[in-house]
Amino acid sequence: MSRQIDYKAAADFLRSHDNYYILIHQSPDGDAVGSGFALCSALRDLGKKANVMCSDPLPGKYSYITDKYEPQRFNHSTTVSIDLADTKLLGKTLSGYSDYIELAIDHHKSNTGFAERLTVDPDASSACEVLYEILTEGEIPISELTATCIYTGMATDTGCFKYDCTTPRCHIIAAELMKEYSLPIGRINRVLFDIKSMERLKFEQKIISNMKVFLDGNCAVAAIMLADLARWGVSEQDTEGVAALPMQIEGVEVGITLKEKEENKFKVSMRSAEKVDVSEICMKFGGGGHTRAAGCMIEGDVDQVRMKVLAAIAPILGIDLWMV
Ligand SMILES: [Mn+2]
Repeated sequence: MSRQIDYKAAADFLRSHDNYYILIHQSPDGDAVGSGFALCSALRDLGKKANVMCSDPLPGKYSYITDKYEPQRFNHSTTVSIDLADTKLLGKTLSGYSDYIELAIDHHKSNTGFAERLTVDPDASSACEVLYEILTEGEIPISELTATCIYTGMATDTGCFKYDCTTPRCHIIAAELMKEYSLPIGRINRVLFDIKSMERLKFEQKIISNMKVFLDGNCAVAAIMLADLARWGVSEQDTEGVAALPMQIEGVEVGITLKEKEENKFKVSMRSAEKVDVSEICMKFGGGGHTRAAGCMIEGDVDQVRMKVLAAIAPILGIDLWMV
């Protein structure tokens, strides 16, 4: 039904269609925003009409990208997705497009193959990296805005070029972009990784104070309940990036963040240091992602969900769950 096409074929597809809706995942991160707007900007530079569509509001820190964007009016005819591993992640507002995606550009090895055509490279650091290859291979021009977007997604998904998914290729692409355009990378990276609002820092402080460590110190679990968000005056989008916090504790192999979505339903984010393939664990629960960063939804109360996750991780670490 769906078939993998190479970079060149994906570029040919992009050139030969028009009036695009570009779908990105809910709770958008820097790669979703970066790749969505990079594709949009490249298509518009080709004289095409294109809009980026997301179920959720876009986090304000990407305003150096989103401020340069105005939605266009046109009769939509082509639907593509980027950085989307599964149509479940489209969210309610966009779920109606699930069966009509003509091209999926992605880098998740857990991509469910929902689209008519797929350009999925699980070895790429980010959807932005895949898009860069498509654009250069297909000789589609890259403007300064497109380059800024691509750099943003690559920086985000590699944790500022420090995770294991950072390859020589990532550095070469980043270097090419820097050589060609005057990207303010110091400022971009400060916005992406360093600057936090006072509220956000206080929010992190609360998460950290509620964090617990399990499995002989190998797993740290942070739980964020809806009631906490309400009490702390924090919105859903303000929780982006909190999954990195449990990993900062010395000795932790797997960092787990449980975010209550509705009563007895949690979005579980997992991060791994070196030993555990968290995408495999998340796939067991119907989710997916990457070796070092993955997610899934699990039902139950917070204690049950935590137990389910720890029970799945313990054998991989060779720890007897019941002895801890
Ligand atoms: Mn990504």
